[in-house]
Amino acid sequence: LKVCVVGLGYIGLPTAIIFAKHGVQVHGVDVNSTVVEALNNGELHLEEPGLKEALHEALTCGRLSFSTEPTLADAFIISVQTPALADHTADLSFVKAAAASIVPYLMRGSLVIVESTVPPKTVEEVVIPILLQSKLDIGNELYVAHSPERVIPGNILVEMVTNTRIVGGINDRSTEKAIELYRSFVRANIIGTDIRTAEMVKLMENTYRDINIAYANELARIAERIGFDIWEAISLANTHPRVHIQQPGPGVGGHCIAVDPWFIVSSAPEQARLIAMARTINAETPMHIAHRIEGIVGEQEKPVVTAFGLAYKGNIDDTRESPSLSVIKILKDKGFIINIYDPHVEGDFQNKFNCPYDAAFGSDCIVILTDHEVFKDMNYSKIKDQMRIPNLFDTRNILDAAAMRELGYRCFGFGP
Ligand code: SAJ
Repeated sequence: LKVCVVGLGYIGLPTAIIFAKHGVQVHGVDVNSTVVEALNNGELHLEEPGLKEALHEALTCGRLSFSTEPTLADAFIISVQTPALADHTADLSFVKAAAASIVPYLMRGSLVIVESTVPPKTVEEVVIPILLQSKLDIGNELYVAHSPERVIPGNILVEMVTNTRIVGGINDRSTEKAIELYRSFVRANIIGTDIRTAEMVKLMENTYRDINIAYANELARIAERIGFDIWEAISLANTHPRVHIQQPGPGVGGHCIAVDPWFIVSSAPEQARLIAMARTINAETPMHIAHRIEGIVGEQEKPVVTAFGLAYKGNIDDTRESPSLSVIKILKDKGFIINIYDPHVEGDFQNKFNCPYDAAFGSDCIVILTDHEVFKDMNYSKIKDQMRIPNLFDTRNILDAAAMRELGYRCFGFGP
């Protein structure tokens, strides 16, 4: 059995590695030759717990290869990004290019699985017309399915194996073929359905989370208005057996939850009213956080703010759609000086420091934007000594405000 995985990002790469680990011959493809070269040398271009070790293991066992071109294979998995365009519709150019790239390698009996998150009907109306260039009869000679990836960044290698998998085929034979393939490593249920349902299930899951977080963010604003402890209130509400409210924060980032709900909205704009409202609430949250910071340091002539966290959530290196970037941009546009500290994120960012004390030097306010574990155990007394004015705004509620006040900080959060 040979599988060709097209797109070696946060999903494609772990998928390729896990297939190889479970005895499948795998060829990984990416258009970025720097990424391909690095992977062939055992180096990663992204951070994910356990992935480096898993890559080395797979390379050593000889079942995994990488290049910029597909090869002949029994199954092809498309796992490329589907970002949103400015008008919130999906940019399907990567999916189209990936589908076109495998056409010359398709044979009678090949299976093509789209794992990328796509708006409803994309596989039927966009991918299949491209695959038809192979002249193969779809459903009889060429099997096609959609199987959305549902793993959470930070725990990908575990969830890929233990999460229930949804597989939607263009016909029953395609569904069966795809289920059979995933059985090689999935240790949970694999449930078959049709393609359009599979596409919608994925979007509905991420939208559910977006709406729930928007609810938490709205409650945080209500707490600011009325004056109560939002964190305690949510935790108490969640003791109810049928209530699970998410946590407020500086906004919703990442390439999925901040993007996918729009795919539903653009497919049915008149019907998707709650979904659009929730997305708007979350998208406006960085602006609210920036206003709050302005209120805290507004008196200062040339305010210096230290942002702890660039990644869109804790303990990962991914900054895509990160609310931190939005907050920083809004404040910079207002003339603030922003110092940044994020030990997980590499790359070129203006005023990014390698140590928290340098980032805090001369600062009028520290704002915690990402819930990285390392931010919980830093020497906040030493950090305070570097600051001009010891304001601390913890948007993620990761620090003990009472302990911070004892150190001499003026503490801010949501609510009173
Ligand atoms: N966030 C909050 N409050 C919360 C939870 C999250 O503000 O209570 C924020 C995070 O800080 C982050 C954003 O939401 O900025 C998204 O983070 P996340 O952990 O909710 O989700 P992702 O984007 O890392 O992964 C999601 C997952 N989807 C669901 O849980 C329904 C994952 O299972 C999907 O595979 C992934 O999207 C994807 O690729 O679609």
